[in-house]
Amino acid sequence: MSAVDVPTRVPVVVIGGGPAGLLLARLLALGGVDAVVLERRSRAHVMSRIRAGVLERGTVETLVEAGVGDRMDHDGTVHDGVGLAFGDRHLRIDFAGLTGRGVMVYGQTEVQKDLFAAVDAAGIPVVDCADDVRPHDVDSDTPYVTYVHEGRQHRIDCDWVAGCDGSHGVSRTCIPPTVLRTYERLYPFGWVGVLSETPPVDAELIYAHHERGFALCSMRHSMLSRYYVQCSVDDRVEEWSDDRFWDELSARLPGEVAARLVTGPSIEKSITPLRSFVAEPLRYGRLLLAGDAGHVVPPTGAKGLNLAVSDVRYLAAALIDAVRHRTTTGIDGYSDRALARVWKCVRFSWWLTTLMHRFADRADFDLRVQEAELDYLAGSEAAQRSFAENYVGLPF
Ligand code: FAS
Ligand code: PHB
Repeated sequence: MSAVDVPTRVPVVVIGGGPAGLLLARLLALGGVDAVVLERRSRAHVMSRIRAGVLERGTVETLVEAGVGDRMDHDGTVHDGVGLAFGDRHLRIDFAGLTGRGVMVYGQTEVQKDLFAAVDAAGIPVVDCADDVRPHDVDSDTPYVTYVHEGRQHRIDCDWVAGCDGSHGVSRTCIPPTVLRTYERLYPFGWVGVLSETPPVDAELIYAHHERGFALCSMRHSMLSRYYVQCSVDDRVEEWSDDRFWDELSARLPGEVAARLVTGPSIEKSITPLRSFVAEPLRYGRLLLAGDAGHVVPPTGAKGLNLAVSDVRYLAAALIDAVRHRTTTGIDGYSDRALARVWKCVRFSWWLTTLMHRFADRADFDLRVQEAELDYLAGSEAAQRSFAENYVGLPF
């Protein structure tokens, strides 16, 4: 979108064209509220990122309501369970039997593609390669946002600014340190992720606990697998050849699973650091944060993308009320409402990360406690139901 097509005034400026920003702009448009999306990167860069793979029911329902569910319904796969591997055991958590629900396996990259197609078709202005995006006067009733595009400075006046610019964005920096409270837990490890054009090792995901470290077997479709192994937080991706990756993955899986593993050249390989982070409040004046701009979870619980969607679902309704019906009840309650769900998902992601990963700096006591908790999970329907409720998704 060339900047000349961008209005100089809209009710809502959305900073960030990831899933949170695009979904918000789409839902606002469906609610009769105009917005402009300012994205720092190019489309190609945004589409090149390989991220989440598991969608909760609330996310699926929201994407369908946003009119971007057709490809997901056709190409996505519903999973009614997940495997937990530990020792030589392979425990299946039966989501459908325990909760009556499953999860949708459909890559974030595809969600992003569907959202771009919808906002473009609807004529929603998305400025790609928007440099130096800056919100101004967000603590007044007349906020505005400036940015540089193709070397020219631009300004958009608005009523509200939605900070959907991820964990390293500019929006959160607009909240004064005297107001902003942050909570963080850094984990002493990361994940090496590989995408390979090979058949998945199992029909469902497998989370593996092993004394060598955590591993995860996931997928995108029947000939595109996504695997992860826990690595040192200091590792560089160049240190992980394909051979090293496959050897380490195999070593961390139960023998009968490793025997089925089909390896092949990686078509994407990257290292993701793991951390838990929450910023409070998610609102400052006319600025509202949604998605990774407000919180980050370790990908262990597959919650990051899903939390972005639940934030956006609440925020879109609140902004439509504020712009169309001049009532700010939703806006006033947004931060508390979103954070209540965020913290439950932060807890689950922290719990599963702590349960499944090897902490090198901890004594074998912790390893025994992890093994005991997995053994308890294997024998307790109540524990499995609690796991399942959290994994398939708490209510939006
Ligand atoms: P995003 O970070 O996706 O999007 C923010 C957008 O804002 C980006 O496009 C960025 O370019 C743009 N932006 C940043 N600063 C800007 C500025 N100043 N001006 C304009 N635009 C700006 N979640 C899972 O559930 N499972 C996973 O396996 C998983 N893996 C991940 C791996 C990585 C490397 C990362 C970083 C995250 C991963 N996540 C995963 C979490 C991820 O899926 C996020 O939760 C999800 O992308 C959140 O979406 P957004 O909030 O839109 O943030
Ligand atoms: C993925 O498929 O990328 C994926 C799945 C589940 C997770 C994390 C990542 O917990």
